[in-house]
Amino acid sequence: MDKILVTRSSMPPMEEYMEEIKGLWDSHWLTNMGEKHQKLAKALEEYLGVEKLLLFTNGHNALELALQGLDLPKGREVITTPFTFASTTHAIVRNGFKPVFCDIREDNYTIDERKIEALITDQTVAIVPVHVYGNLCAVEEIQKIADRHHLKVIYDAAHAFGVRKDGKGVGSFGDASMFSFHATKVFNTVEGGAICLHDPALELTLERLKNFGIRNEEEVSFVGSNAKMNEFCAAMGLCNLRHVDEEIAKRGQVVSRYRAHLAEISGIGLNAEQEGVKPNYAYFPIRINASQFGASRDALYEALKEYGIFTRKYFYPITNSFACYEGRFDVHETPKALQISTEILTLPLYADLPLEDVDRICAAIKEIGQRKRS
Ligand code: T4K
Repeated sequence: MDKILVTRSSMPPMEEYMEEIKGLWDSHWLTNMGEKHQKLAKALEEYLGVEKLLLFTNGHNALELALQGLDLPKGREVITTPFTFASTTHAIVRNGFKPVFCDIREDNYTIDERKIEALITDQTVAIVPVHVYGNLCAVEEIQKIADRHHLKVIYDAAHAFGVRKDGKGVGSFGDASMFSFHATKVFNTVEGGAICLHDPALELTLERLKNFGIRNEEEVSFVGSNAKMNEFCAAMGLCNLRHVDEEIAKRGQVVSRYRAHLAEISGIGLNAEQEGVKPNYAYFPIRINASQFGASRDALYEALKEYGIFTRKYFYPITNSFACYEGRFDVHETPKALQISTEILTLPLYADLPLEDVDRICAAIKEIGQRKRS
């Protein structure tokens, strides 16, 4: 039985990549904002519909440096959600801020904007919402709150490559947005990431922060990091970008097939489609109501393995319950996130996932539910 994993990296034809990297053997210019780096940044600005985009080694470093670059007073509070990958919370903590966790919305698992204002204190400096699974946060409402309280907004848009709201690129909301171009993402540069922003001063700061804080050969103006995307990764990005529309369309077909099969199954909740939002079909989460379905999320996760189907519990456990934060946060402050994290399962999804495999996965889910109920 062939194993089906939760995702599989998109790759361009090998010859296309070889052609793209050939010139590197002539130039010997492998990193430090080379030609491919610059070409990719420009191409992505256009594709994503954003004003300015800077490339990084990965999404995490990009987010961490964006938070550093805003130069907010250390020790202050940053409102975010715990229903995310470790990166979001770690980026806040590693910058010396205190994460304050806001609960999430039941319908799309993003930050519940109606609960943000109650968490704002005189210590709050920023909001870091997550467009989780590519679902768009309530960007307009969040901006209004931020404006009222003079807060910065940095989106974790790791999952939201290519998502648009009423035609506007998702990366244009807030003060900055971070995209991840990790191998597992809709668009990948093997490892990679980006920050989209509007403020030229922040742009200059981030250009320096990702290169050790170096201003010129004789001057270092920031305690920076090394987060420059290299030319081989940028080349992968240039190739993958040529195919990404097709990839997203194929992902859309997989998602439609899943929806057609699963909508009917009692106890399986599907991620709501958002009006006015062009989706990227980054993930396919299902929410299990154990008493209706007949089995818990964990039981389904284990049982699917017997069929060779390897799903993932993105995002369980929630970040405010991580061992590394023991004693620092109270998970019961985000009861919805806590509950949803025990009920959510992300099913296999990638452009080349054969529709017959989707049929097989759905048949297995049905069978497991029936078996457990009887
Ligand atoms: N914010 C959010 C909300 C995020 O989700 C992430 C990353 C970040 C920030 C940080 O962005 P980056 O710094 O990573 O750019 C994976 C990814 O490593 C991570 O990028 C991603 N989120 C997270 C949700 O998923 P794991 O530990 O679950 O990945 P792993 O190695 O178990 O791979 C999952 C599946 O992907 C495998 O079963 C097969 C497939 N795969 C994996 C790799 C590594 C491939 O097909 N090719 C590959 O090269 O974290």
